[in-house]
Amino acid sequence: MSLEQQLNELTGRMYGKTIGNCTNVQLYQCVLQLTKILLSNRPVNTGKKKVYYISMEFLIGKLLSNNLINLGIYEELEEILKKNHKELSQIEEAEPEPSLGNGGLGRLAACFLDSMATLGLPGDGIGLNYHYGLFRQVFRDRLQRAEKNEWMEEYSWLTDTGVVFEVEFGDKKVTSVLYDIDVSGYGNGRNKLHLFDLSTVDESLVNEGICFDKGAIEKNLTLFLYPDDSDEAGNLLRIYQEYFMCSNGAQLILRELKSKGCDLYHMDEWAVIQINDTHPTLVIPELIRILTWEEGFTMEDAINVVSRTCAYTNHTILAEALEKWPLSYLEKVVPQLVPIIRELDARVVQRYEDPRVRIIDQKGLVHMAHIAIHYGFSVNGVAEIHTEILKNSELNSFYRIYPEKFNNKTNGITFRRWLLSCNRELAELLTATIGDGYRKNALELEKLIKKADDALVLDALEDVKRRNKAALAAFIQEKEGVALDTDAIFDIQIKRLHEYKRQQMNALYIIHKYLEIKAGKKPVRPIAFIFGAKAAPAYVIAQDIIHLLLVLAEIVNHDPEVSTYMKVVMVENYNVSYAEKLIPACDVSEQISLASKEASGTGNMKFMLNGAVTLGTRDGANVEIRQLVGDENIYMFGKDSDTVIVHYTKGDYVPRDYYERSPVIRAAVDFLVSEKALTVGHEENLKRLHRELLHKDWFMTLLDLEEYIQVKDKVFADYEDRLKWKKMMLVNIAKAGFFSSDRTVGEYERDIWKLT
Ligand code: 26Q
Repeated sequence: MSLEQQLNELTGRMYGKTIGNCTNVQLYQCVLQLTKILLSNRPVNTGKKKVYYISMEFLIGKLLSNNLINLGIYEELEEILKKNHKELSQIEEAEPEPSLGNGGLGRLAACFLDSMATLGLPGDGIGLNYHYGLFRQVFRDRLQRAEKNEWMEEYSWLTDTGVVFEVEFGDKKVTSVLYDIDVSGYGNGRNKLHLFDLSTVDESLVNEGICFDKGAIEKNLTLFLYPDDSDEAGNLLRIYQEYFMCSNGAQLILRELKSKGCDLYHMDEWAVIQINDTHPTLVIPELIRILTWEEGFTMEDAINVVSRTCAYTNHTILAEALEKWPLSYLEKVVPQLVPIIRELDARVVQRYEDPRVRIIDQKGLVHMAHIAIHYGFSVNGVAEIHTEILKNSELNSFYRIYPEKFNNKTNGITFRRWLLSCNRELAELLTATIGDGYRKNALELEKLIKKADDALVLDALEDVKRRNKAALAAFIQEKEGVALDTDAIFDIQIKRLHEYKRQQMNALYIIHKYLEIKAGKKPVRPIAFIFGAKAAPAYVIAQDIIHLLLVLAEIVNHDPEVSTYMKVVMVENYNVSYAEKLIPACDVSEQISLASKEASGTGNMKFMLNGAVTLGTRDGANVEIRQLVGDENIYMFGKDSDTVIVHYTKGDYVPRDYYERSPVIRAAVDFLVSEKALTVGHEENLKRLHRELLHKDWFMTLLDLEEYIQVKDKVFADYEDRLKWKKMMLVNIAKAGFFSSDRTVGEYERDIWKLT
């Protein structure tokens, strides 16, 4: 049966209609069903050894477009629908976005699933099926409000497997249910994403926004994804969630291994468990518990085989973000693991004198990272500079003990989503220019370098960018009610809101520009400053920064003297789908974290691949972008990580010194509490932020502000040299191949997993 016949058959069966008579929502549901059937007919990646990527987050985003591309039927389906007067792009809009992650870490897990499937590696994801993903953000009174984010519908990518497991906590026992999502590879291959849930979750517990009645675990365990809130004190529910995932994961893995005939004493020859940050660390003591209690292993044997099976990826150097749980919490939630954790600690104490490598510290806090490092065989950072900092400072006491465990795996992104799907025009232009080999082998993008002086190619690149900007402008007009000039420079900062990422520094630049324009110094070309960011609801300063951005948008966009030269937009509810529209339309990619703080960043890679030029600090993967494109094709500024680390050790950074020394900084900072700002904004938020910047500024905004202003002015001036800029765009695209997650996953396979 042809694809069209199959679809017609489905629309007939599901709605008694022809393709042409269906609504877009109905068509979405039919195409979803069709895609699921086609997917299930694909061979599953198999082999003796399998990797289990265990993660509290899989930020998969919408799946339809990607699955169609991976199945190789996107164009054909688009044609079929066109023939019936339907638009595939509109049908895609009907899909809800599963926001089962906070940001980079969750999105990375999703990119890795795509690459594992594509490379033909047997590799499954293990995670949780949150009923509500990361909160939906709405702005009221120029403040962020969090609302529940529904995504599950009658027709979805989830398949109920019928598999159930028991999970025992200190105070009760629950029964889990397992849903699977098929993960397609590009061209071939298929793996599974296993998401565990409870059948007893009660969605009616939710009251206002994302508040819900605490209490019965069986009713709320998988109700919500926790917002990344590194600063908030430990919460019991989070530990319940972590153990629920780990216990289910351990049971699933052992069941699968046994069914394959694996002798569990050689488990490491059959399985590798990649632990995505410390969140799934309890899988280690849980496996040890099952092996000793139920499989008759000695403690020694259990510890040894589990340690040869588990590998840990670190995603942060923020000390406050490393998970430490009070022993008393663990006593309550997982008392059965406490003796095992004590035993793991005792062995460490016996072997090593250094108190910094203990699992249980003097305060009775259990350091999850320490479990993962001692009792796993690999520890990796996610960008070169990040891994070096782990080795030389943050985890130095561990590096001294286990130098052989430490390795780097610079992050990557899947080009299927972040080029082929989100920027089809650019993908087609690339194919027309260098052939389609880059679709399978990303490094072939380098062929583009030969075209650096080809005016036709350069102009075509510029045209694609202009059309993407026009499309984004239309979307922003509709969603946010702000009119953007397509000729403006699109300067974009999209990422979680955090002080270390320094959205506030970008805001101070905007204030500076605004004051210049008011003083009569007009930019030669309008600039659109675009932001997207969610802030953890309990993170006060982050909320204040959002408020500031919304206040600036109000002031700038409504000042007729200014608004023709600049606009400020803070898009509402930034998510993966929004990113897919913003990134292809970007000219200047803002990657301005305080050096040493951003482990890698992956947005930086997505922008580069789509022809944006980076304005960034020497942090995370920006360093490697610079190595690839060369100093002429990137704008770098700011103090380097060594200098920053010295400031922290000496405690000698005083923001007020910078404020007092520079009239430019002073004017920008004081604008926060100016009459103009206070008329539009709230005194409480703005004064608190002003105080914070002046007296604490933990992430050293003012340290780099002056240089940021200088370099950013140069970026905007250089944009006028169109030839130079177009060449920069081309070089960035050409050199982006290294950041394909196919390369990253290939390195995990080569150095850590060794599946084949
Ligand atoms: C921890 C405890 C309790 C509740 C939530 C959390 C929590 C949740 C999510 C802590 C951290 C996260 C997310 C971290 C994250 O996204 N890190 C980013 O990982 C990317 C992929 O490696 C890197 O590119 C980014 O640099 C890093 O910030």
